[in-house]
Amino acid sequence: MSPPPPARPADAARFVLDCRGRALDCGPGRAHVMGILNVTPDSFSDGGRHLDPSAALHRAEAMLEEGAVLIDVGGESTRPRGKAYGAGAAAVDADEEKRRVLPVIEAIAARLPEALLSVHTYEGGVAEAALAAGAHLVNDVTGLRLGEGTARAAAHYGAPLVVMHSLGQPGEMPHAHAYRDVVRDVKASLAAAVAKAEAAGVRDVVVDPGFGFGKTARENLRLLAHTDAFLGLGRPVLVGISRKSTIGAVLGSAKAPAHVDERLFGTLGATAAAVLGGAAIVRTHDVGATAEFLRVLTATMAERAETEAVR
Ligand code: HH2
Repeated sequence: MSPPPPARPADAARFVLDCRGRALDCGPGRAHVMGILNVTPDSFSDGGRHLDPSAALHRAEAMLEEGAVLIDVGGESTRPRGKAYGAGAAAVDADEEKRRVLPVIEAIAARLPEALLSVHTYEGGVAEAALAAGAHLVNDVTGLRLGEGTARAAAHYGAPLVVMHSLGQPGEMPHAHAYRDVVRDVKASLAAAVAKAEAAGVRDVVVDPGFGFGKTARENLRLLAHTDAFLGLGRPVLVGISRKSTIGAVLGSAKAPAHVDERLFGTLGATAAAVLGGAAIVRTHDVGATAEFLRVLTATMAERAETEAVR
């Protein structure tokens, strides 16, 4: 039997994102697919494939057909330096990031107006230019730790902002961090990020515990097992677990993880855990499989919610 659906949030309106005039309902039982579109030469899973805007447009079109509602366009990889990923991603300056993402955002906004476009950046100037080019929301993997430019840009354009938990500099594996209680510590850090975003004028904030990003497999599993704790922040929860090393470690071992191409079913298991815990947006490389998986999962959750309602 599936666990009971997460409780209805106290402030339901906060769970309907206003994506610059387009509503995205992230309330109980909803689960939307965010397809990953890395316009980078060095992302760990799809690097180099979509640098050309027409290839990126093609990929975006395919992801929408497969069931993505959001497309997350990023011009800088967060791939950390380390055993699993080699030298790590090269740092990219804001001008290069703009050169990569703006033509892609412009092309998708013009040709695929049904897409909700997210720009994956922690640079205020990139966020601002991407929103001017037609993006609908901003995904900041530093959770405003390196500055509040993305929040100011999102506030100016009336766009939602995703604040993800991470430590250290993007692209660098943070030094092992001793969490006192990983769920409590990440939640406290996200609460601070939400407060910063709202102080900068952002109306809709989405929180993300940031799977990976220097956390151990055990820490990631602990976060996943307690996704409902993040729902307690009263904001929609986004998760990005797709093909990550924790999946590889569980399917294989920490020393011999399952290959990145062999992590789909494991990723879907983690996705189920997150969505049953209340996550409403799932960032993934495998859009078709995830969308079908979520259709069945959310249909089951709806059935359960209906029975609970009449009891
Ligand atoms: N994970 C990655 C990048 N961006 N954004 C959010 N909000 N949540 C995540 O978990 C997240 C993220 C890392 O994955 P990927 O995009 O595949 O790799 P790369 O950083 O190399 O582009």
